[in-house]
Amino acid sequence: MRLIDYLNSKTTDSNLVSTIHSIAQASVHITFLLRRGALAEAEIHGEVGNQNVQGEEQKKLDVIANDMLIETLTKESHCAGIASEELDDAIATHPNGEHLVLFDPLDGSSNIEINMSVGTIFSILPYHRQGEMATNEDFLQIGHEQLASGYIMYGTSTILMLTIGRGQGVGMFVLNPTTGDYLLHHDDIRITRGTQEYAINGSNYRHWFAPMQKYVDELIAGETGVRGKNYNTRWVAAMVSEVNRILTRGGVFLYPADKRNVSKGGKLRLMYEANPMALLIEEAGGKATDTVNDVLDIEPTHIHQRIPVVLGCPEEVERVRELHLA
Ligand code: FBP
Repeated sequence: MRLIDYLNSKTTDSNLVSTIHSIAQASVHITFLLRRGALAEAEIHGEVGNQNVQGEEQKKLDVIANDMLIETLTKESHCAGIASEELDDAIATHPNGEHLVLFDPLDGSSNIEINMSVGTIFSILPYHRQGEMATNEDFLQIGHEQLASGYIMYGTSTILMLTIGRGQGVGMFVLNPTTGDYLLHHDDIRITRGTQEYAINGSNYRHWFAPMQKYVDELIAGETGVRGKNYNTRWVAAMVSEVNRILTRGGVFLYPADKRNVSKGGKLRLMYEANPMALLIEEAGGKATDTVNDVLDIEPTHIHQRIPVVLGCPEEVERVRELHLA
């Protein structure tokens, strides 16, 4: 089943179908560019020499992917505004559009030069001020308001993981590079309640606060400790890949705030990393928290707001919350 047919079977909102299809189309162009990879090294690898609003060095591919998404969505009449990790402020597009689109154009971009998987993460929110030009403030809606979210993972194959929320579940699509069509691989993805696999950047251990150190100590103690079972660890340094592993075989992903980044609220961004992933995870039966609150309940204060993120199998997320509330 093609993506467009799947969407039409799940919703009568043809405007939402059109906006999702535009994002998918942009990702096909990004795929073909990434596939050229080292062959086009001079053109697409390396840094631009600028810093984005986060103070991070912009990779050439961050900017190229960002421009491709903006170019495609600017032609999409249902899109009223665009916000991105690579843009200081939101761009107003079609004042009569119904949707606001947020994205991280190339998540895990530190993996590009080592040919590891990267991804595009997106979130679609409703626009309520038809006739007016959209502003940053229009995007400040809680995660539960998302009309749809997902990611495209540019790995051994290009896959799209998507939910339109409201209990409609999560579908996984694989790109047919010959036709440029996304085809349904499987629908109604569910993740396990428990797991023995966790993902955290362990090199930050000494910077973590005590509850997080205690949680990871318990996992490392394995069957000799209170958890009574052994755990394995994985870290790809690309949130898209970690979440894809969790949606495929379970697990828990953690990027806590620590003594270095707590003044900024954490590392990962609420609006175009945590919220879209939390909607996917919750639609698949998992949980997502900032260690205390549900991510999807957090009232945003800024489009580039950062929060601590813990998501995945409910048992692990609830143990982290328990230790942080103790
Ligand atoms: P960006 O690449 O979009 O800035 O995302 C942040 C990110 O790369 C996540 O995808 C990943 O989980 C994390 O940072 C990796 O952090 P670290 O460099 O500490 O391993």
